[in-house]
Amino acid sequence: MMIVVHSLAYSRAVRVVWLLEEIGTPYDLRTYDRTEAYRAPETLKALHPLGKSPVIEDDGLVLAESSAVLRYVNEHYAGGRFAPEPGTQDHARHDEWLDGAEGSFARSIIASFWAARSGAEMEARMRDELARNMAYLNAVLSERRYLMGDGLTLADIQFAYLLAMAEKTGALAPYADVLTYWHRLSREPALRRALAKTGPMMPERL
Ligand SMILES: N[C@@H](CCC(=O)N[C@@H](CS)C(=O)NCC(=O)O)C(=O)O
Repeated sequence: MMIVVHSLAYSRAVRVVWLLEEIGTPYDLRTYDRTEAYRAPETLKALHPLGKSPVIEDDGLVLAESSAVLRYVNEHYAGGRFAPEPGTQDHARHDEWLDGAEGSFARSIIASFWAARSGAEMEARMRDELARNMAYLNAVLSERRYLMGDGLTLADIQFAYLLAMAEKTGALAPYADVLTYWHRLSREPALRRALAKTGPMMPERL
C-alpha cells in the first residue's frame, strides 16, 4: 500500500507532495475542492476530526498537521536526509524553523490573507507581528540560500506555503532577501512537479 495524501485546493498539502516529489517515492494523491466559503468539504472532514489539509494515511496511520507529516515522511521514506542529524544543535535549530512556521509565523501572515480577502485593515497587533517576523526572516536570509544554509530542508518546504500567501497579499514586497529566497524556492523542480498535481498554492484572485 502506498502513502495516501489528501490534498485540499490551495492548501498546505503541497508541502507534503513537494517532499514526496523530492524523495521520488510513489504516492496516491486525492484532491478536494474548497467550498464556496473557502472551507474543506465534508468528505475531507470525515478523515480526521480537525477537518484540515493535509492529512495522510500510511500503514493504518492517519496523520494531520503538516510539520508532523513532513517529519514522518522524512523519517520513513527519506532516511531523515531532509533534516540535520538528530541530537545536534543544527537539528534543534531546524526544529525551531519547522515548528516556528506554523507556531509563530503563520498567524500574522494568515491575518494579512483574510484582511486582503475582505478588503479590511489588518489589526495593528498583527501588522506589528508580521513586520517583526519578516524583518527577522529577511536578516537571516540575507546570509543564507536556505534556512539551514546551503541545502533544502523540511523547514524550507514548510515555509514556502506561507511565503506564497504573503507574496499574494503584498506582505513580502518590503523584504528583498525573503523575496529572493521565495523565488529561489519556487523554481525548485520538485515543487514545480508537485504544483502540477495539486494546483497552485494560492487562488488567482483572493
Ligand atoms: N497547522 C495546520 C493547519 C492546517 C490548515 O489550516 N489547513 C487549511 C488549508 S491550508 C484547511 O484545511 N482549511 C480548510 C478549513 O479550515 O475548512 C497544518 O500545518 O497542517
